[in-house]
Amino acid sequence: MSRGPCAGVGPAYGRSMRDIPPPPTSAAFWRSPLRGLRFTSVLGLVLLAGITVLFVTGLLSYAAYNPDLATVNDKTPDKGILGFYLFSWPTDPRWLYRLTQGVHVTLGVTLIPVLLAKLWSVIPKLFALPPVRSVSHALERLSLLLLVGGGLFEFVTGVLNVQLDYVFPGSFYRLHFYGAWVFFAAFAVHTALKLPLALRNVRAMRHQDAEQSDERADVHDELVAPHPAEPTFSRRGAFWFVGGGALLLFATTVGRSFDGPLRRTALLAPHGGGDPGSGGNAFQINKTAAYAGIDAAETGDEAWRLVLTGRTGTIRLSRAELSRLPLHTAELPIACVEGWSTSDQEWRGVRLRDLAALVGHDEPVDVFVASLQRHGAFRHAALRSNQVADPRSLLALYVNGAELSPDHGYPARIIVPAAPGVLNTKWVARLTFGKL
Ligand SMILES: Nc1nc2c(c(=O)[nH]1)N[C@H]1C(S)=C(S)[C@@H](COP(=O)(O)O)O[C@H]1N2
Ligand SMILES: [Mo]
Repeated sequence: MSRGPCAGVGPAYGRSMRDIPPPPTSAAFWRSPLRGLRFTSVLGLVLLAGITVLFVTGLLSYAAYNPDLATVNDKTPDKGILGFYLFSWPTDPRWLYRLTQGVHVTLGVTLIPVLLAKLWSVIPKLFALPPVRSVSHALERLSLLLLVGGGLFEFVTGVLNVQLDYVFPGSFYRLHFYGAWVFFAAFAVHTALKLPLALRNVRAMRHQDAEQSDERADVHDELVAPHPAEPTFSRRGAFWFVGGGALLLFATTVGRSFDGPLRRTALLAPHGGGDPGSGGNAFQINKTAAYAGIDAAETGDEAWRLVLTGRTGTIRLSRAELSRLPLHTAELPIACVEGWSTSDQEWRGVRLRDLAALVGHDEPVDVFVASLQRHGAFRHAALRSNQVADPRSLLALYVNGAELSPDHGYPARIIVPAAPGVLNTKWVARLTFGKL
């Protein structure tokens, strides 16, 4: 009997070679009995539907900024053909952005458990050896890198933005925009390659459930563990677990789109800077006057003048003069890119198109809006002529029967139907009408 260097070690410790845990590169390392093409296929189909909606509502959110108004709105000047579909964002229905962006953010948060479960379900493939088997395998892995990396990147930047209030100063917009295109390109390739398989698996699963036959009859399934551990819960239980997590996130997020007690259920929502208090101004505040560095001295009746510029020159109006112009009322919500929104508030002020007419523009015209704020990305904005022309687009002086509060933009703010909140500039100082 020959004795090799290791001979006897196993038996001496009462273990055989088979007890040494396999490395993650071996299929045997992955032992969850839940993994399998069918589990992955169901999650994949949910993500296919969900991520498609995220992509479409994301593109709409981009369009809603009117980024082709290069003056100030365009945060992606290198967008090139990626801006191919841009159109003038409509003003109807007035809750349009409230809906599209509410869906974008709430659905994105809700899908997090599904995304994580899907990644978990295919993780053995990440470690599989050899890393590259052929040219087509190399391309497939590269597309998966873009898919997984892009997906995680979009979800992480999105969540950081809605929860932590722009941790990447000024660049979130760009990162999330270009990231979306990379992610979605990889997602489209992946869908084209895997959709037929996923559909086949789900159909087979339904068939099998109907026949009450053995759940683990999967054959030719590279995701199934070759040496599965004892199940601790069923595949159905796992779906309930993932679905329950998604439901919990949904329930703690969706309230951000509503006022009153429902907003308080939105644990996962930005809570705004200021206390809205009571009365007409008692609704969500994004940036407070203090945060924006607005000094009460510059908003007082003595100091503040609205500077209007157009074809016929420049005029200055005090707040008293403004409030003697024809005032109009519009019921409009505020809908922020962060996904929160308010229900309709009753705004009262001067129509933007009337102000345009005062400086010589009777035809529809764009406007550049500047606020008293000296720093910050949202201190100015541009609006399209269709937005200026809408009779509900106001330079508001009052809200819900009260003077605007300092935090909601006193002495005057913009409010435009269906536009993202960021275009509703507060503490307005100058309006410059003309082609932008
Ligand atoms: N000057 C100025 N206007 C601004 C902002 C700002 O930071 N500065 N924030 C914008 C954003 S992002 C939103 S969502 C709305 C919020 O309005 P509210 O605080 O009155 O609810 O104001 C917009 N107007
Ligand atoms: Mo916003």
